[in-house]
Order: sequence, then C-alpha cells, then structure tokens
Amino acid sequence: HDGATDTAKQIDGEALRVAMAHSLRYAIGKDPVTATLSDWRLALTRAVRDLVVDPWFAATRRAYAEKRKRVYYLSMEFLIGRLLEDAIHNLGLEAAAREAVAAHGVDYAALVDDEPDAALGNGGLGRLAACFLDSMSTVGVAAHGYGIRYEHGLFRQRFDQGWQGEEPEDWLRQRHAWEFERSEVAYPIGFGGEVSPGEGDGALWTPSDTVLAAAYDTPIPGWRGRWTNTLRLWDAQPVREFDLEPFNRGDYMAAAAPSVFAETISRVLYPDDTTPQGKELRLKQEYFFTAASLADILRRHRAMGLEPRSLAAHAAIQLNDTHPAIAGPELVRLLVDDHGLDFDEAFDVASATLNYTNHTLMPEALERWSTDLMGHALPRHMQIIERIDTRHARETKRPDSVRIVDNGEVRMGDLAFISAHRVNGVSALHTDLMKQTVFAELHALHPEKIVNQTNGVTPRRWLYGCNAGMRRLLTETLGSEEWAADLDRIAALAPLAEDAAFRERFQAIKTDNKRACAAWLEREHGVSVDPTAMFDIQIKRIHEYKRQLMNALETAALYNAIKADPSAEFAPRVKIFGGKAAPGYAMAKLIIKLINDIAATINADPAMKGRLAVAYPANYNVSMAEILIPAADLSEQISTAGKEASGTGNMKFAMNGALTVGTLDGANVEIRDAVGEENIFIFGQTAAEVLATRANGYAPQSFIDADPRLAQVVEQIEAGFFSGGDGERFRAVTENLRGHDWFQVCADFTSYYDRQRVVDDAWAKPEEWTRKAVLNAAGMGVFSSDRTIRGYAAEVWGVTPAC
Ligand code: 26V
Repeated sequence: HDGATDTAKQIDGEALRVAMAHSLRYAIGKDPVTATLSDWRLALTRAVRDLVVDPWFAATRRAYAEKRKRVYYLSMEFLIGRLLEDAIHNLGLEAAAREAVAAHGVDYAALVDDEPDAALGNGGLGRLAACFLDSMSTVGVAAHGYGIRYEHGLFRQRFDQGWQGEEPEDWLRQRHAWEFERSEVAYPIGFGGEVSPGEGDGALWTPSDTVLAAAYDTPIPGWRGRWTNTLRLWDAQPVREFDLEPFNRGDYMAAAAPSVFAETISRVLYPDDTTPQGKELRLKQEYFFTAASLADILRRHRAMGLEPRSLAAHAAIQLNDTHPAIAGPELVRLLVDDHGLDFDEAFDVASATLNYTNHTLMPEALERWSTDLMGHALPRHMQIIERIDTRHARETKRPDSVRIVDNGEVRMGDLAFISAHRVNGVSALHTDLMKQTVFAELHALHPEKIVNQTNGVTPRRWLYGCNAGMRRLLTETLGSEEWAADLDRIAALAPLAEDAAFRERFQAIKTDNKRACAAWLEREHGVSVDPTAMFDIQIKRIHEYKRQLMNALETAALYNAIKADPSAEFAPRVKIFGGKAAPGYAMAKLIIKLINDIAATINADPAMKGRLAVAYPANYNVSMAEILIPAADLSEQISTAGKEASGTGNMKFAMNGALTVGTLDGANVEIRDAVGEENIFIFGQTAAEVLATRANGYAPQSFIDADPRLAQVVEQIEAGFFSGGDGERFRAVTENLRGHDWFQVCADFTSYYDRQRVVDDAWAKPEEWTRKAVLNAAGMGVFSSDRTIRGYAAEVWGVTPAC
C-alpha cells in the first residue's frame, strides 16, 4: 500500500488547474477576471469533490457486492472544521493543488484559510464523531454518519473587555460546496397528536404536526481514497411551504407559519454541553434526526430485499451519547406499527442492532425528560418506553431496582443501556467508573454489556495535516507516508530519541511551529509573545471540572513569585488559553473574565518581559487548534480525577511532541502507560482519593491556609488586585473556592504548583526535554482513531474492515 492515490484518480497540477477553471466558470458561474478568493476556493472544492465521486461510488458498489454489514453512526454533533485541505491530503493531491492554485495567481494558504469551519458540535463528543468518520473511511468500515444540518453551528465568541460575548455563526451563508442535496430523499416526521389502539401490539399514531427531513450528503474520503463513506445531514423543511387561505386574504406572515415551525428544528446547535435544559425544541431535534435516520436505514435494508427481522445481521447502529436514545422506542414503533412484528420480537431486533456510547458521568449532564413533555411530543413513544421498562423489570426480576421511568422522568441513560447490545465507555478509567457508579445496578444485571473503547484522534488531521514540518520528518524517517494510516509505525521514533542530530531536527520543527503561531497571535489577536519561551497551552470548553481556574491561580502565583524574587529561575512561559463557555454558564464566564484580567495585569507589567505572558485568543475552534497544538511545549490536562471521561486534546498534543502536565484522569492514565511515567508530569489526587476527600468532609479553606502561595492569590482576587481595585467582581469565584470547591482546586493546587516547578527544571535541560518529546510522539500509535474504530468493529459492531 505504499504509493500515492490508490482508488482516486491521479491528476497533476496542470489537469487540476484546468478542472478549477472549468468549475469556476460552469459550477460557480464566475469569470476569472472578477473571481474573489472565495470563488477560487469554491472552484477548487468542486474540482476536488469531482475526484472524490468515483472512489465513493466504488466503495458503495463494493459494500453492496460484498453484502457488507453497515455501521450507522448517529450523532447530534459533528465538529468537522474545514474539509478542503483534509480531502486534498487524503487523496494525495497537495502538490497538484498548490500548483493549480498558484497557476491561477492565487495564494494557496489564503485559499485554504478562507473556508469557514463546519462547527456542528460543542467539543469532545462532536470532534470524536468527526475523527471517527475519517477513520471509518480509512480502515474501510462501510458506514454512514447521520446528524443534523444546523443552519447555525456553535456561536462565535468575542471578548468585550475580557467578558465573553456570543454572536451567531453563519457557515452556510456561502454555499457549502461539499454537499450533494438529495431533494428526492425526504421523510415525514411526526410530532404530538393522538394514539389509538391497533391490531395486536400495534397502534395508530396520528401526529398533530409533521415536518420533512431532507437529506444532504457529504462524501468522506479515507486515506488515498481506498474507501469513502457518507455523512448524511438532515434539514428540517415544511411539508407545505405556505398556507394558501391566509395568503389569499393578504396575511403573508400567517401564510408562512408552517415553514417557520419546521425550519426552527434544524436552525441552531444547542451550545450548552453542561446541563440538558429539558427544552422541547431539543427533544424535537433529537427525535427529528433519529427518526429520519432510522427510516432511511430501514428503507435501505428493505431495498436490499431483506426482512425487517434480520436487521441486526446487516446493520449496527451506534448512539453517540443518549442524544439519539429515542432510537430504541422509535425502532420498536416502526417494527410493530408499520411492519407488524409483535413487541417482544421488535424489541429483540432493536436491542441487537443498537449500541450506546457514554461520554460523561457528570450527573447534571445525564439526560432526563419529563414524562409530560415526552408524552405530549411523542405519545406513542411514551407508551413504548413504559413497555420496555416493564419488560426489563419483569425479565430481570428486579421490579424495584432500575426503572427507566422514575419520578415523572424518563432517564435516557438507562433507556439507552437497556435498548443496547453493547454499551461502552471512552477510556479504561471511565469504563471502570461507569461500572461502579451510574450503571452499577444495570451492570450487575447485564455483566457482558459494558466494554471499553478508548478514544483516539485521526492522525491525518492532527499530525499529517496540521504539522507539515513533522510530516516531512516522519515521512523521511519512516520511509513513506503510510504512517498516516498506520500510526503504530511511529514507534520507530523511540530509538531516535537518543540521537542528537534527530533531536535537533525535531526541536527545529517545534521552533518553526511556535514562530508561526506567535506571528498568528500577533496578526490576528494583537498579542506579542516570545517564541523561545515555553508554550504552555490549555484549550477546551470552559468547565469547572476541567479546572482552567487552577491554571489561572497557578499563573498568578507564578507572577507573584517572579515579582518577589526577580533573580529566581523559572522557565520563561507563554500561557495560552482557548475555549468557549456555554452562554448560560455564569461561573464559566466569570472564570474567562478572571483569566483575561490576570492576563492584562501580567502582560502590562514590564518586569514580566521575557518571563511570563498570557494569551487568550477569542473564538477557539478546530482551525485554531490546528495552529496551537503543533506549537505546544506543554499540554494542560488537569481535570479533577474521575471527571473527564477521556479527553482527546491530550492525545493530539502528545502526538505533536508536547509534554503533558496532568492528573490521572480519563485517557491521561493510558497516555502515561504509553509514554512512560518519567516522560509525563502527573500530579494531584487519584479518582479514589478525590472521592475520599469529599467523603471525609472536604474543607478547601484548610488547603488555602496551608499554602501561602494559594492564599495570596485568593486574597489578591478578593482585593481586586487583577481587576482595577474591584473586589466584588470575582466574589462568586472566591466564595466558592473557600466554601465549596466542588472540583477540589484547592486540594490539588499545591501538588500542581510544585509539579510545574519540576516542569521548569526539565525545560532548563533542552536535550532532555526534546528526548521526552520524541518519546511522547513515539508512544502515540495506539491513540489513532483507526485503532479505536478497529476496536468497535471487532467488539461492538461485528464487522470486518475492508482496508
Ligand atoms: C452534553 C449535553 C448535555 C445535554 C444537552 C446538550 C449536550 C451536548 C453535548 C454534551 C456533551 C457532553 C459529553 C461530552 O462531550 N463528553 C466528552 O466526550 C469526549 C469524547 O468521548 C471525551 O473525550 C471527553 O472527556 C468528554 O467530556
């Protein structure tokens, strides 16, 4: 498999130039004389998309011919980022694309940079879905991703004097040149209404409202086009655009009412990944895309001449968290009411086909819907849920233990668990904790159900794509580009950690990336930083459990230490933060302001020059991550142990040669095992210790009293030291720290601060640092999402990859 494009058509720069000119003229409808940068980007996109089509058809035909079992990945979120460069890299077209673009007198980097991010997700869960799409296509799992074609993705973040503000995001303002509209594929999706008894177990549901789910397909080519899958996103459309009666009497607004209701369903991504708000529209979004996807899956199954009863032999459906958990009752409904199976048969088919991935143990993030809301919006499903619950209680002979319907609420985690063939956690620790905590009772009843599938990330985007310097070094060292589809090969770097010449080249790449990142920070965000200082980066959603606050406190304490003893030796650092807070999450927004206040104080102090700087570029997204991660020296993975299900940023950083400072949480544990404990900076309490601390009556104040460095910072915040004398601003933060501190920032602060000083010592020995960095990259083979997908294929889906 060494070599360039396999299935995809070979095309040189000249041919691609001609193809670009053709699509500019005939697909975009622009004359080269007046074409803008975006026009040229759309033209290249169309030309590249044309090259994806044949391999796409080839994979589809092969899936049919070989009667391959299909995987359906149902996810409310796909946090894709940009697609053009990724497709160019996968198809081996970079040289040709650069040549073609240059021949048209256009700057390649600017053209690629012009593409808006497809930000159809909040964070880890949505980005994982995007990595899985890439990997399913690379290893050759015949798969469809199913989700929602949100008109507006995740909001844009701005800072107003350090406070987060939100603006709507508008990625579809320019046409989305990747997708194929399938107006012929549209399913009616019902809501509300009445249910009357039917024959046998069946019923007749007459919804009060109906919308259409219309399909848009985006091809997802894998490495070298050896396999290509489809991402099918559903757009909500009115069954009728217009009510003619009000229109005829001149009430144009009333006439348009049906289309307003329908289109609202796919209007916007919910930006809150902290607490499900129990909002009716959210439930409707969940049901909308789940029902459309299941209708499509059953239609395809029937079109192959197969019986509904045999679905599980031909299809595996993966539920990405509980968001599509209504799939259980919906599949039962389709099989009973439309296909005439009895309830028990139908439930057996559904529960042999569905699988469920859990992504969080945080109790407040577990979805529950009031039975009133569910019964009103989906009356037939409410009946089926009750019946699933009763059957489960009867079969397990434990009527009083687990109930899906409890206290007037439907518990979606339990529904998903009971409706699934396999249930998985996303790291070894997280899976263990699932068994011990949220799913303890269900695990005891079904001990074979829970399996672990540790997350991974795609090395195409997160190494090959974002780090061109490292790409060249790896390709030269490993002899071909195939490491990008077989990341275990990267282990061959380990012995080179002892080779001074190799270390020097490795370090030079990091330095280049840091320079590029510093230039970007200056240009786009107006902050100037010293590219020779340590780049210490924490990028992720702002959440209390992720403890950006602890990092901010440590930053302030370090500032105080440098001020107190200007001759003391600390590594020069640039602390970089990136991340959005849910618009309604007041504490997270206050933490953002605190970080920005601390940054302003430090950056304005001439004594900090060359020693400490803080940057918080606004509007962190996938494309920003692609700039920051290759430039990182130190990766901050400092969540309260037991709270971060896996983390995936941790893997991206280590792949790019950053060292990690982190707790024994999520996949950090497995990263430590892979790189060796002497090559990672672990600190803080273990998950068990965190629980013990809480059980023993945690008093954060005692930890503040015990560490004068922490005490000083808390007092400074209370005195308004970082906020122009305003001692009130962060009252909620400091009161929480002294009084509750649910995520045990104070308990871990001392260990964290001290570990950071060990990081300083390591930085002072650059050869040693680089040695560790090489060993980190060398240990990352196992964190390729290709490995993860092969794990799901073998242990969850029962499919054999084609590549
Ligand atoms: C939760 C909710 C709660 C209900 C309302 C809408 C909503 C939207 C998203 C979420 C996602 C929370 C779960 C999540 O993102 N988990 C992250 O999953 C990553 C991939 O497995 C994992 O690496 C992170 O550790 C985990 O926090």
